Amino acid sequence: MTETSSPTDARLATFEEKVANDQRIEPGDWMPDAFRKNVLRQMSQHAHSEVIGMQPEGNWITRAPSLYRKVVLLAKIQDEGGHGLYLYSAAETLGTSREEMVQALHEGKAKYASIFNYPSLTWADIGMIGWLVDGAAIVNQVSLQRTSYGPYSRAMVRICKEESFHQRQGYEATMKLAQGSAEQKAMAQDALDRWWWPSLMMFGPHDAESAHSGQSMKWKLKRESNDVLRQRFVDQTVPQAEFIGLKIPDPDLKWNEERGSYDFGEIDWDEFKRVIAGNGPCNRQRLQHHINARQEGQWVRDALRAYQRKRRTRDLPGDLPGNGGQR
Ligand code: BYC
Repeated sequence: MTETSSPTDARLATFEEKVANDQRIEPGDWMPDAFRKNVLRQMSQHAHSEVIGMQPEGNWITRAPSLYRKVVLLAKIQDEGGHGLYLYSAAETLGTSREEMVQALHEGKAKYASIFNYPSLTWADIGMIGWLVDGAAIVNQVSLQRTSYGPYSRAMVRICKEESFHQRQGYEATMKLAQGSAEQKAMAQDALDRWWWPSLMMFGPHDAESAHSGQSMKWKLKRESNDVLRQRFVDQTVPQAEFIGLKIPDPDLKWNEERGSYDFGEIDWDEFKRVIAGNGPCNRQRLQHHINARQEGQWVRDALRAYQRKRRTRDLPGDLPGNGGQR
């Protein structure tokens, strides 16, 4: 340390060295405030996406076409709720409570993925959410397994295992429709037409327009850019669509021999901006549903807190129900 350097310089140097050496930053480590804020922003947005993302699929639980499809859908939606919980817990290690994160969501200060503001109109949309939405999410999340914030990276490892199963079940459900009657195939094509472009928007703005990417890449919070991940998703999904005889709704889509990748058309960024500003087809409905569910569950949180208070003041036997009376 030089004579003029402060303790903060030394801690910053340690932080930067860890990032440079691909070591994870852990909750007890010193980190710049801007890093903490940025990780929290991304993780809380990610957690909210998992939970709000349960709504379009939840819309079809009672109308799933068979008991088998219903069981699979129920299990998948529960997984998404679980992903939200891992991510809220991981984000809480940054010093902000889940309560505060949810409050920010309800006040419109925190975002969630734009895709969940589109309606699920037919059963084919459920296949599309698994195939395309989980498919896009997993491309992004595989990359995030190597993010520099330890709890986020570890949450991603577990989430990716479940997401790959989700993607396959969505593709399989879509394949069944595509190989069914002409009406079923048309329903699958209609769903693909509606979900394709919003799925590409999930990766965020172009790199040149992305407000956070530059800094997030330097901190290795993001390991690959929005455009690189979007391209990977297109390259892996187009052959899957061809295999089941569905057509990607993009007249500009074509194989580029030189790049070894698909060229594709421009996203409607005005639509993207409208949706993330709160004016998509279902934004108000999604948020209101979450606010209502939170209010309806308030009595459970109150009861748990009352029980905990009681335990502190009177030495009640056992722990919370379901914990086998263990302390
Ligand atoms: N939607 O500087 P940028 C799932 C915002 S759920 C909304 O590039 P960043 C599933 C961005 O927040 C898993 N907002 O940002 C669940 C920023 O605004 P703020 C979903 C978006 O963070 C149920 C501004 O635009 N996956 O799998 O560097 C059923 C500028 O963007 C979006 C995740 O949540 C968007 N699509 O990069 C089925 C992934 N894109 O915050 C499936 C985690 C951008 O300054 N998140 N914005 O107000 C990420 O990886 C990154 O945050 C993003 C954006 C790549 C999305």
